Amino acid sequence: MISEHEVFVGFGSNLGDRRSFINQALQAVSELPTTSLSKLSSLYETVPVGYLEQGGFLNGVVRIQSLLTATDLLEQLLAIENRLGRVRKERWGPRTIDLDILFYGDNLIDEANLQVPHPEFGKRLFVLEPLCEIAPTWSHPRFDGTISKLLHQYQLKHPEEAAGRIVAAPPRFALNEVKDGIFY
Ligand code: A4P
Ligand code: MG
Repeated sequence: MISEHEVFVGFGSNLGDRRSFINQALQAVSELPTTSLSKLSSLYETVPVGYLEQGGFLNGVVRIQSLLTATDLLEQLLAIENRLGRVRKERWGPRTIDLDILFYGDNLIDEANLQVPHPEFGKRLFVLEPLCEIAPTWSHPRFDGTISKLLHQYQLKHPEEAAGRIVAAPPRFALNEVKDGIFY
């Protein structure tokens, strides 16, 4: 039997009309074959991490259900990024939209062009916060404890780091795609 995968995708934008890029990206993800959005976080205004000389980000996390393989999903997400005008210059540099596969069910993937869980996942407050909003009790064999615990540990370790500020409720448009009818 082919089974659906529960996948978490992190998204971020810090160029142009950020909210519009995020809406367009989520709409495109919801239209992928055999894929639907099942839960969306709020949008968080966050300060840039890594490469600091760039504008602030809007970040969030979406949970999707999909029959696509991880490799096919990555290919589709990269195509969406390209369609929305993403130009890659410096690593961690400004982008119209970034779509990262954070988790693909319980899987551990370590291929040249795809590592899941996303390698930077536990070091990114801009990912942990929205993820905790939609999946506080989620856990993955790679990590010790739930997302809520990981976020708490991160905050204890980095008390100086400003929390993201929620600037918008989850976009509602694509949620008519939800299959189980639970959310929003
Ligand atoms: N790749 C490998 N694994 C994955 C995965 N799990 N999901 C490969 C998606 N892609 C994955 O990615 C380069 C290549 O990574 C892809 O072609 C794919 O084959 P990229 O999107 O061009 O590079 P990137 O986004 O600059 O790098 P990366 O490692 O995804 O960086 P992050 O962690 O996404 O950091 N500050 C704030 N506040 N908010 C942000 O969203 N984002 C970044 C980028 C830096 N600072 C930020 C934010
Ligand atoms: Mg990326």
